[in-house]
Amino acid sequence: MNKQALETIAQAMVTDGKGILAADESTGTIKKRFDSINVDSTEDNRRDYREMLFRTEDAMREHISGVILFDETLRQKAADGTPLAQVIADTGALPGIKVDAGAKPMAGHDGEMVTEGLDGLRDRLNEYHALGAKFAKWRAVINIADGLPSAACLAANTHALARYAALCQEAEIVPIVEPEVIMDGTHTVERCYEVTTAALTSLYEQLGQQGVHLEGTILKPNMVVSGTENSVQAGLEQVAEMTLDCFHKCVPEAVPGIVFLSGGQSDHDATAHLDAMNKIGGLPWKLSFSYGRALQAAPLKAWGGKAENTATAQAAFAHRAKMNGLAARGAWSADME
Ligand code: 5MM
Repeated sequence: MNKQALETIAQAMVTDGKGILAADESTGTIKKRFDSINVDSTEDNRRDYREMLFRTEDAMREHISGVILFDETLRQKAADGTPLAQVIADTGALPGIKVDAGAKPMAGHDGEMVTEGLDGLRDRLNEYHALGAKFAKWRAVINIADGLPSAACLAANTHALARYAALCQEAEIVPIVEPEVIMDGTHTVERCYEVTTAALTSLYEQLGQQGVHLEGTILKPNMVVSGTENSVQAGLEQVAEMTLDCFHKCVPEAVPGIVFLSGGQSDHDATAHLDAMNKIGGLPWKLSFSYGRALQAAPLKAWGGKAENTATAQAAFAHRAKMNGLAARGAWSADME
């Protein structure tokens, strides 16, 4: 393992005022996104849409440190023949790759999922490294419901995350570890805190057992929020304080950065929560974003599958990237929206 190389990449991923664009929607997920704007999910449309984002020059240069890609995108070329990974690298951002094979129903555990993809991962990582990937992502899905998550679900998912992370580091690829506690449900914010604490505690135990070099990793967690169907929703300050309290207890200081997922939060909430945490400050890790929907919902809608909307869609993406870049410094305010 080349620890120095891993640390250099991890630090670059959390450069001040920058965060990550999660553009790694799998084929099923991108189809859902395109369905919402009545656009066919063809290979060319996926390429055009993503190329449009990656060619939003100022936003990419100033606010995006890396882009998570799906396998198809890492192999795709822009309309002018330039590999999309090169288009990203030319802006100074790092290309990354989603390497999990998706969350599948967990045998014997109704309502729970376990993420697959370890078989053959070593070979795939070596290929991705040769294709220019500097970091990778693996997402575990943890549902909250009556009696869930089970200890078995947490153990299986965090064990897989740790084995994935060890394989990444062997291939000189920085692993983003993403144990996502899902927002859907009627649960309270306190229950989300408990489950997030249990997931992160288990994750760092497993990463330790597998000998993962924490300085060469990035954590991609959920924030501690109320279940979407609970009539009582925690406010901005409570979310910020409970999330930070949980991380101070669970996330070792050796971890260089925490980049949040947006998880279905509104664009405004995802930005406001990140900003509020950075305003509290006094943190041992960088705190930034790795948003999918909270960066892409606005440009996707503005684009609508029409080339003539490119400039408007790029402006929408640039705006969200700028707002989240400010939030990553604790320098955002609602009137900037
Ligand atoms: C962009 O979506 C990612 C891929 O999802 P699927 O494997 O389900 O297609 C997803 O992992 C994403 O990176 C995270 O959930 C963060 O995205 P959000 O939209 O929650 O910020």
